[in-house]
Amino acid sequence: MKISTLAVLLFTRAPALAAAQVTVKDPWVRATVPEQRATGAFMQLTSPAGARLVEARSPAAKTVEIHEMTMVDNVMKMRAIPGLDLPAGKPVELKPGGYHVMLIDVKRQIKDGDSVPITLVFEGKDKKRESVEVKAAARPLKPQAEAAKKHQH
Ligand SMILES: [Cu+2]
Repeated sequence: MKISTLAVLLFTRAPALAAAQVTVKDPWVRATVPEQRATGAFMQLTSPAGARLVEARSPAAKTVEIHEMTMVDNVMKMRAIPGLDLPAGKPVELKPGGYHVMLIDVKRQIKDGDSVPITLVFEGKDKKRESVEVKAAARPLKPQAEAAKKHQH
């Protein structure tokens, strides 16, 4: 009887400990060209229990916001959102043309191959916050830009 009670306690405790634990897959940031002030970071987020991305920070940028892209009068526009809901067990993609973490007033050029630290703050269903630090790998702006650059040499 004692053993089964303990087993139940352990079993019920485990999900509470893992409440806001979010898996961050393949974080990357779009490399910038000189003088470019802002860029986007992308990744896949999965929360087993459900959580909300409420804040992002990075030493590489003065301001970091959570953005979404929406169609306004047939034009894609982006705007800051207060948070991004992660439904339980369902991967949420942050990708070009969709949700992204916006790095505003980047302190220096982010070059292809750079590693940019980003701290993501998640809020669990229990309102407890958890910070996850990821290193986003910088990738080139777009293949065309790379091709154009090579053409100059
Ligand atoms: Cu944006």
